[in-house]
Amino acid sequence: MRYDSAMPPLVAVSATIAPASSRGPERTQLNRAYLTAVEAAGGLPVMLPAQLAPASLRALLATAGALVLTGGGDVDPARYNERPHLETTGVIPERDSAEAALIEAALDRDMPVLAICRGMQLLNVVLGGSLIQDIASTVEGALDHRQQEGRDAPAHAVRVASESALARLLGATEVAVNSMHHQAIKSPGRGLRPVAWAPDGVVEALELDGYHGFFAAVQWHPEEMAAATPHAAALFEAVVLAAR
Ligand SMILES: [Mn+2]
Repeated sequence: MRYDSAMPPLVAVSATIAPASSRGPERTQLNRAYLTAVEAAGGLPVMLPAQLAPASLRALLATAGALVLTGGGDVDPARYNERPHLETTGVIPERDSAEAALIEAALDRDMPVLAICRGMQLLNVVLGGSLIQDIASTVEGALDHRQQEGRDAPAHAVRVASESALARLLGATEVAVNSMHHQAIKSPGRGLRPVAWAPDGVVEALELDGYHGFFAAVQWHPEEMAAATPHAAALFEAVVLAAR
């Protein structure tokens, strides 16, 4: 596809499935903050509903210059050969499958990828890694990674490896981030390497060795902080720049 040079780069943003309930039929759902953050960074967000067939998703993805994988419920633990923990919640296998197809297609093409929270966790699992199913009941001395404060409020510090691409991008080796997760990376998938940690040792970011495209995967939610926090906006600016 050829773009007018004035046209902002298209950035595919994965959306989730809101199941049918007493409040209405099944719907496609996406937090507005992702759209706002991509737009503010100069990108044109395109929502990719998880209900589309994998072939449709791949066709839509091919029109975009980058992929943003969003947060949400837990990845089906069957994908990493575990039985569900009592606290594992919000599993939607159809969404896992749709986003797994997106991840495989994007990585195959060295497409720029920004993976956020569940997005990082699913990407890890797709590459053969596993997850801690519940931090609070599994990691001794863990911080509370489910903050009670507003979604844009920093909840804990993150130490970023000084030699990492992420540290260069964020412009710091320590940042304060929000935290809205109860699962975390256990074993990293193929080529993935932890590059940031919370004070309790929980992995907060991954890099992908040998990847030829832009790649950032973070456990926090930069979309919620981007309006007021330069290090969060920097992630969206970088993925949009790479999408051009
Ligand atoms: Mn956290």
